[in-house]
Amino acid sequence: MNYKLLNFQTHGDERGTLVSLESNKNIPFDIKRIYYMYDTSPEWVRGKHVHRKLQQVLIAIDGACTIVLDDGKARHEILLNRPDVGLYVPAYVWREMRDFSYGCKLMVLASDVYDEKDYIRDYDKFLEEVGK
Ligand code: T46
Repeated sequence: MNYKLLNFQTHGDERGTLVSLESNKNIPFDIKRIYYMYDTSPEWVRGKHVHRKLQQVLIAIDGACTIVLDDGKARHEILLNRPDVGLYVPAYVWREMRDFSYGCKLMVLASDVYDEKDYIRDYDKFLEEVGK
């Protein structure tokens, strides 16, 4: 499965740490949208869908959560718990976000604007499309 963990360069000194994210440099696409989620909690699962075109990088900028990725052949669980690590998720990979720690802030950089038509929210339909 061609997801990637991206280790971002940090700029740290006694004042703290800074991470810079740039399109087509340490983020492998043009960033067209940024969104984030907070006030999550461990009992909720988010995601449960696939994107037909969208590429994204997910960063737990505070706290931790587990990302489950499934390309129809294999399933991987990735723990995100560092603000200097991003998870690149390509198109046609089913994703679920779960086990949010209280206070987790998950930021997502996306390669395109929001478009509900890009989503497949039914797992069997996803398998049908990737099988084509
Ligand atoms: C994804 C995972 C990682 C908008 O109006 N604009 C937006 O840009 C987004 C992302 C969502 N919304 C609305 C649509 C829904 O009414 O916000 C509501 C919650 O969205 P959703 O249930 O799709 O959220 P998640 O956390 O299940 O999934 C999100 C992204 O939608 C999705 O692209 O890959 O995070």
